[in-house]
Amino acid sequence: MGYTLGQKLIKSHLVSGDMTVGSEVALRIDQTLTQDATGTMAYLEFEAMGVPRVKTELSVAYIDHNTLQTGFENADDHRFIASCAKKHGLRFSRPGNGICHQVHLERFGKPGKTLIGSDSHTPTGGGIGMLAMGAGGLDVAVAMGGGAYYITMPEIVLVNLTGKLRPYVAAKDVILEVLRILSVKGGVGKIIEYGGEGVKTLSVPERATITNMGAELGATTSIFPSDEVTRDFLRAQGREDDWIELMPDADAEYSRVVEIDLSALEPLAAMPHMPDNVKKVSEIGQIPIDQVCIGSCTNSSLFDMLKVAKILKGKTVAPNVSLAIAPGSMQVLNMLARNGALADMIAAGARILESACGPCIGMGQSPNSKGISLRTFNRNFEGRSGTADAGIYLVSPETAAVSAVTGVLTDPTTCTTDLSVQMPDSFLINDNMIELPAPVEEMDSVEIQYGPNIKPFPATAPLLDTIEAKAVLKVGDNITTDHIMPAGAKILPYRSNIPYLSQFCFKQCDPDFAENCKTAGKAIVVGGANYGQGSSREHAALVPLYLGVKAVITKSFARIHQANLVNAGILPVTFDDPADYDRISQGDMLCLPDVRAKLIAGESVTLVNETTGESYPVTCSVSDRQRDILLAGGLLGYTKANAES
Ligand code: MIC
Ligand code: SF4
Repeated sequence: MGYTLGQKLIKSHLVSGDMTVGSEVALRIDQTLTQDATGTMAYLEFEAMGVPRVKTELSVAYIDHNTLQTGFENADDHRFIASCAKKHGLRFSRPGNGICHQVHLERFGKPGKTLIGSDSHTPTGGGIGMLAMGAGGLDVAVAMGGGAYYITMPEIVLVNLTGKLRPYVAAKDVILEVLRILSVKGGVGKIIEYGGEGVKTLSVPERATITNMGAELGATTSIFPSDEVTRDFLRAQGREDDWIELMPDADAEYSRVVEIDLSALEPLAAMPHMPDNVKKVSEIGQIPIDQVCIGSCTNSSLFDMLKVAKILKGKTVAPNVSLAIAPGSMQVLNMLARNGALADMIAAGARILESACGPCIGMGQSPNSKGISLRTFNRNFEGRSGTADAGIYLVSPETAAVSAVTGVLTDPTTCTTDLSVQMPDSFLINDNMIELPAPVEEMDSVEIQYGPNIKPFPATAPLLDTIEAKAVLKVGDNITTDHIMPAGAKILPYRSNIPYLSQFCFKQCDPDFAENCKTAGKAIVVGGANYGQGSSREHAALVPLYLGVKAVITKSFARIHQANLVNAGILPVTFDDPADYDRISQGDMLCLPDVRAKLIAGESVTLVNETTGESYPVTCSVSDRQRDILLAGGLLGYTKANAES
């Protein structure tokens, strides 16, 4: 039997493990990326590991999330990361240079390579045939130090594309359709591969929109073949030498095939508050809107921006609407400026933002109370925009721009303006905002610049013999890491200050969560299915660790969050019978008797509800390696212990 794209890349990077679906495989990592909101922690962890210089082929530290500098904290973090990059051998992408995923695709990504990033949208690199995955900061730190990255061998799903998109129907509509079909949990444990005749009709930026938002499926990653279209893109980036062809074997087998006829697609929107709450724009109807935001790592390429500029040219943004546009990188912004498209946007009344994540992570541009905002972003979780009662609709740049002008949600296929956009033969290449590391002989003289906002890593402890604690919180299905550890302009500056962050933990679900944990001393959280979906932020594990959470018991976990819990030394446990979830109430006293000994012996584990007297069979959903990490009290201690032995 032949191999699929993902299987080929796993095979060529396999360090250990066998490629049977469900078993753990260790992969050699060629490239890493970090962004600043997760990066401060990742570099503190890297420093703690004591490795002097990164051992990857390429590692890049980006500044793109915390660029709203309302106090000293973010600027201090930027300096800290810059000094780490210089000392430890990484490239440093300065603030203003763009969103990590957009810049990485433009300047560094290579077909056939593995990439992990401390950001869940790292799969953007799958648009040029990389095996690119989101990971917790600690996993990225380990990979920077030359360690392997561990994943559960995924199933492979093929999305077979036929036909060609009609004008005003976009790549965003393709991934929204995949989300509609598969749901936010449909990709868990899977790689989503794109194939079929329709692939060659999609440009690299379009492919990258699709792989980027595969994160919302919960997928391990998403990947496109590397073909002549990929080659043209890399040539235009002055990097044709980085191209290799990557195709699945003709006899590759897939666990499922999803058929999508591109020519039959219509403009879609993900309605509040989940990316899979997808309907046709025409079905939702012309609801009045208050805001439109165009940008984010999903839809901020030159390709997207040129279309938006064409739609806005000669028009004015509707009086009731605020339109914000953040081009994804300095390259995109500069090219828009030179060819006049930026002037068309400005003249229409767009509020041009710097090339950064911005409103996507609640860093400014929060909508008005009960505001309806159309965004070309990838997540519309409740409260993420910074306005608790706002309603966020995720749409294509075409739908967003057309609606910004009409003032109501509008099906863009009603427009007649010619939208055809030619990809340039060569992009404007200027890497002056990417700093190189100090040469090896000078690295010792580089001083790491710690700001006063950087607080120590929370204390970890080896797994307890018995975990006995109150179910301090019980939550439902699809809890996101934004629920667990919210972001936004007011909180993000404290990403390296876990004690301060802790007061916001689970705020949206239970305003008293942090206090209750402190009173209880030890805590257990009970969750539904797909617990911890969304971002890669390890803060959603480190903060609960700080607050004394010892175990999280759920119907199922999202991939990156499960790994982050283990890395933090918190036990992830799943109900054998999901119906037992209903038998536990918030406040019940729970116990996992002799859990340490049982894990070591490989024996089955029981959860005792001391309040009701019932017992439930549960599984500690970890691999043998993860078990050892938990026994050691987390990945940092485990890695150091292994390095010393
Ligand atoms: C996000 O989109 O939620 C983020 C902010 O990019 C996160 C990372 C973070 O929380 O810093 C992600 O997706 O991993
Ligand atoms: Fe930044 Fe938003 Fe992309 Fe996260 S999803 S990396 S916050 S643009």
